[in-house]
Amino acid sequence: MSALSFAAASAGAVALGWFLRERSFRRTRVVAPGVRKDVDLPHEGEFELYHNAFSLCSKKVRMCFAELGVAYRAHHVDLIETGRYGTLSRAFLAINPAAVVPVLVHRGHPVYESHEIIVYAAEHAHSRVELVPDDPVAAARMADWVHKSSLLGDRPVDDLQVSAGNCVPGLTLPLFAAMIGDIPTVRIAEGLLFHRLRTRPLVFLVLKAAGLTRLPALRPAMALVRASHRWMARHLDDLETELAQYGPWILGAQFTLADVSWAVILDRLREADWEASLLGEHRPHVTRYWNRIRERPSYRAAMTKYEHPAVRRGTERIIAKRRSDPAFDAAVYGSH
Ligand SMILES: N[C@@H](CCC(=O)N[C@@H](CS)C(=O)NCC(=O)O)C(=O)O
Repeated sequence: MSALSFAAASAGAVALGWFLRERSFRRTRVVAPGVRKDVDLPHEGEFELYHNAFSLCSKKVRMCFAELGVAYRAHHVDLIETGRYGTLSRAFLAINPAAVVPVLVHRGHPVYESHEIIVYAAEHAHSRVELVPDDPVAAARMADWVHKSSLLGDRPVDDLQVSAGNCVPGLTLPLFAAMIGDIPTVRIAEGLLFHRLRTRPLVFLVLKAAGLTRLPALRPAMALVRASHRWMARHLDDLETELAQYGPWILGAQFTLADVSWAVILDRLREADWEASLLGEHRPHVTRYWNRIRERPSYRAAMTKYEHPAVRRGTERIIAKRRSDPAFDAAVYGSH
């Protein structure tokens, strides 16, 4: 064996040893939604939230707490879009082996899945604000609207018709493409080694290679954007009808968890520059509703205050690209 091949074999053995050791510390698995009373995690505050500035589901929980007026200890966890896979760190996997945010920790017990967390928070936070109607029929209607806006399952894009939340990843593709260019490939590759859902880092690698410019050439990505747009439009039509009948909020006079859940979807349409195409004159009730949401102090506390520079840069790049490249604009944002 030559010295060179010996060195290569040794380096390979060290890398494999490192990977196997790391993997044993970074085991991921699915977790059941809701509270886990059997799990006790170290904590200092009654409520601790593991969240990310950009994450749709984290925004939902932050807005819920802001509406309730209840304080929590915040732990920011990076996603690859905001810099690195903080969700794959050993420390975070001890909080959530599923490697996703948000997680609420209440008196040491984790609560998983944002739509479960907001219901749990509304019930357990000591607040005089009622985000769930007393009337069981209204509460059931609220639950339907929360469901219709939740990010459901590990592959939400498979069920676009079920929820507007599931249409969000597809409509965020341009923003992902605009943001991921700043992230070193090696950091994305960490996801390929340890992520429970390897398709996600793979998609980011492809988007990084393509950039915004070549996004229109990625046929499966464009098909997803189109399908997500089509279904989002339908979900927004349903919201338009509901708001026209009730309003000013989804259930009428009371601002509820349904509004918390929809607020973050509309905020993502803003971030990914879909407002002109999906809101406006053709959905006047949703547009006015969105304006009312933005005037709430909870919107500022949960969204504006946490605006991440990487997201702002991404949105600005999309806007600039659409202006400077009509073919890109027509292919990605044109009539679907
Ligand atoms: N259904 C879950 C979705 C959790 C989820 O997918 N969170 C995203 C951010 S919104 C995440 O942590 N992604 C990190 C990754 O997949 O690497 C919920 O509603 O909490």
